[in-house]
Amino acid sequence: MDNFENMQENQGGVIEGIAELILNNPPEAIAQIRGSEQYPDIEGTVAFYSDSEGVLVLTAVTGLPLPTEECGNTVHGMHIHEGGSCTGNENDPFADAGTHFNPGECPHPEHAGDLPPLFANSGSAWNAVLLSRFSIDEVIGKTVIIHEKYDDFETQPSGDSGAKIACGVIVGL
Ligand SMILES: [Cu+2]
Ligand SMILES: [Zn+2]
Repeated sequence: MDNFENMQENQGGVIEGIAELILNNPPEAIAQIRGSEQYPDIEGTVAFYSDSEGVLVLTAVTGLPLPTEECGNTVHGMHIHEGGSCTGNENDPFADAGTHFNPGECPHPEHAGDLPPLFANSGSAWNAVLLSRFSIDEVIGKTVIIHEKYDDFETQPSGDSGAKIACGVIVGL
């Protein structure tokens, strides 16, 4: 019981530390997310903070597509892609974002750029994750991509998460 109480106190300290990091420090890089022509309502921000254990990635996005049927998809794969531009072509509006950032040549979902998916609530989503897979300097100039579908964390090379529906270039601050 004592151990459990100690654990609870320590975990409380970790959460307070994260809250302090976000409140007292500006992010070191951000990506302004914009939807493709087909998804003009999507907008949001991905902010990157340095923590002693890695990079804290905070994401807030609105305007995600609503499910078209009961139990329809509200989960959207999200990754850092290796390309540096949110441009593309008729078939893929963000083709120039390229594929998942993967300097270690690992399989998906062990790419450095793999991120947790967004779970949308009436089109709005928020999440935070701590990752030691990359430094902020490494991902500046690369892109964050949000996908139409969920990421299955298995299919190669990129989790079968469907079309790229929103994109933002990561800019250092
Ligand atoms: Cu992706
Ligand atoms: Zn991947």
